[in-house]
Amino acid sequence: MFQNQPVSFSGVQPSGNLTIGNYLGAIRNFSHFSENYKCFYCVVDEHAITVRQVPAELRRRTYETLALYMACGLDPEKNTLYVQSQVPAHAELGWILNCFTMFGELSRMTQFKDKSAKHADNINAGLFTYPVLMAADILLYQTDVVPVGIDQKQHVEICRDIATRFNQLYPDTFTIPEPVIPKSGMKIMSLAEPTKKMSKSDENTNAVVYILDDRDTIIRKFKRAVTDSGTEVRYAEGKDGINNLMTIYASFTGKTFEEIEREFEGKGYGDFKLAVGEVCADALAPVQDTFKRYISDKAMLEAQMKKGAQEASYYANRTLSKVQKKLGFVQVRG
Ligand code: AQP
Repeated sequence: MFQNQPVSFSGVQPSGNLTIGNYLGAIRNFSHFSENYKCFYCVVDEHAITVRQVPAELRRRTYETLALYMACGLDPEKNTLYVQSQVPAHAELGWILNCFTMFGELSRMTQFKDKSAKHADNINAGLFTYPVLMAADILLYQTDVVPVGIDQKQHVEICRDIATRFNQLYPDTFTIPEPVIPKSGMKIMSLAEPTKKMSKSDENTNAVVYILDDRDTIIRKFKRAVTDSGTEVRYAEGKDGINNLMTIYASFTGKTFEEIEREFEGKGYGDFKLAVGEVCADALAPVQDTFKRYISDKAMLEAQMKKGAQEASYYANRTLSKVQKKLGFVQVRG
């Protein structure tokens, strides 16, 4: 579709303030594709409403997520940055793909099981069919790679299954995408319960480091991070708290676990926690400075949204139209 240029697609839900999990597991890696891929990065607000949202907060976070994409180095001239609900083809293809997705396969999705346990009073159909809309997001752009954290791997796999099934019935419709998961930072865990993923919607704000937390808050949160009763900074089975801190330190510094173990030999957890807080705060400081500039310019962000939605719609509508034709929908021109 893009003169032999491969395509990268991914998205983040504006369902809370973005965390270092979203940053290390996903957004930081988006820019690796900017030079050699045609890139589409989306603020997936339609996914966010599978859980109840306060409208004013959803609106604010939608602007913030776009500004953060840009502050994390995604140049809107090299990447198509846009908001999902502003490109209606996502919802349209989502409906079509619902008819090519099996109830049984959706029932096996671990995110559905986790989120329905967390939101037992609102197990809506959208929460169940979330992976189908995500498949539509990806397939609309004939995507080759989807940079995501490991928690989203299962959703990319079901997307591949849906696309393969569709292609068997209607050959050469969709490109089959591959998930691209970072080696380091693929799953950042909660600072309070290190067996649980760090999530932006966690009610315990001390368990989560947000990209926009100030330096003192970041350092305080790491100082309070739950660790075991040992003292040695060593990566080992069952030491979930220290393993998580080592993963975060490794992701920000590029060091291996062996290098970290050597660096902190003879020092205790206290020194290490402080060091993790400092590298995290140092890495996020330039992102936060740039973010402040972008978020104060609403007109610029709206112009970017408009431009992104126009670009994305052009490509999305081409795939949608191809699908509709293959299915036998009547298309009248003009
Ligand atoms: N803790 C994490 N470690 C590594 N990667 C993560 N991602 C999320 N949390 C971590 C990656 O961030 C991208 C965007 O995620 P999302 O907004 O689509 O939804 P999510 O995976 O459900 O993220 P959250 O923060 O847990 O949101 P809520 O609390 O609303 O459910 C994805 O690529 C994801 O892998």
